[in-house]
Amino acid sequence: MNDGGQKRYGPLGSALVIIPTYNEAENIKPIVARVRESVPEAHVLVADDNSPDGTGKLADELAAADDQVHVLHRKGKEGLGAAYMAGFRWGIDHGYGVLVEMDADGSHQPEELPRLLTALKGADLVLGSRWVPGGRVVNWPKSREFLSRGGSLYSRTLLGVPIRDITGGYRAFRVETLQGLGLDEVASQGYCFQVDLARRAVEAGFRVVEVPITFVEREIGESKMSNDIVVEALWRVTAWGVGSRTGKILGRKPS
Ligand SMILES: Nc1nc2c(ncn2[C@@H]2O[C@H](COP(=O)(O)OP(=O)(O)OP(=O)(O)O)[C@@H](O)[C@H]2O)c(=O)[nH]1
Ligand SMILES: [Mg+2]
Repeated sequence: MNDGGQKRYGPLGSALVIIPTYNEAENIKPIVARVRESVPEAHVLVADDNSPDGTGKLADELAAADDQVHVLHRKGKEGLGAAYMAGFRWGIDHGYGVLVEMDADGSHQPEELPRLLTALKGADLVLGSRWVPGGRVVNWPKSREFLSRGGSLYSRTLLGVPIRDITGGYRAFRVETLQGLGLDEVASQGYCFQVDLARRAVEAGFRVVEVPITFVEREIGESKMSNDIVVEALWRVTAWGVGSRTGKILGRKPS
C-alpha cells in the first residue's frame, strides 16, 4: 500500500452511495432509510436490474418522496460489476466527488459509513475490511469465512497487493481515483470486479486504506453468490497473477 508520501488531499465533494439491487424488495427501504439517517448529506443511487420482485418500483417510491434518492433502471440482470459500472458513470456525470459501494442486504452497515468517509479525507480509496484488526463478520458459517479469507490471501499473494480484504464490497472512492483506473477495462463480473478495482488502484499508485468493519450476513432475501462466481474469480486472479509475474520477469532487462 502506498503511504501517500506528502500528497495533500483536497476536500471531499458530495457523496453518492450506490446500492446495486436484484430482488431486494424487503431490504431496499430499510437500507436507504439507514443511509439517509447516518449520512444525511449523501445522495443514494439504487442501480436495479429490473428485479422481478418489484425492487425497482419500491426504489421509485423512495425517489419520489426524497430528492436525494435516485434510481437507475437497467434492462435485466447483468451482474453486480456491470451495475456498479453504470452507477459510477452516472455519479461521474452528475458531478459527485465521492462514490460509495454498498450492498442492499444490510451486510454493509450504513452506520459505519461516516468512518469510511473520514478515512477518505487522507486517502484515494477506502476499503471496509473484515480481515484487519477490529474487523469481523457476524453470522457467517466457518466455511464462508474460510472461502473469503482464503480468496483474499490467494489474491494478495499472487497479485502482490498488500490488501487483507480484497473481495469486500463496502468501499468509498474519490471520483479522481475511479477516473484514474481505466474503468472501461475493468473485469465486471462477480468478485473479480472488486479484486480488479483494488489491484488497479494499488498499481496506479493510489493510497488505499483499509478500515475495519463489522460485516453482518444477510438476514432477508436470497443470496446471489454461486459456485460459478467463485470459480470465475479464481481463474481470473490466477491469470492476472501469472500475467503480471511474467510481465515483470520479461521486463527485467538490463538497461
Ligand atoms: N443490479 C444488480 N445487483 C446485484 C446483482 N447481483 C447481486 N446484486 C446486488 O449486489 C449486492 C450483493 O449481492 P449478494 O447477493 O448480497 O452477494 P453476497 O453478499 O456475496 O452474498 P450473500 O451472502 O447472500 O449476502 C446486493 O445488494 C444484491 O442485490 C445483479 O446482477 N444486478
Ligand atoms: Mg450479501
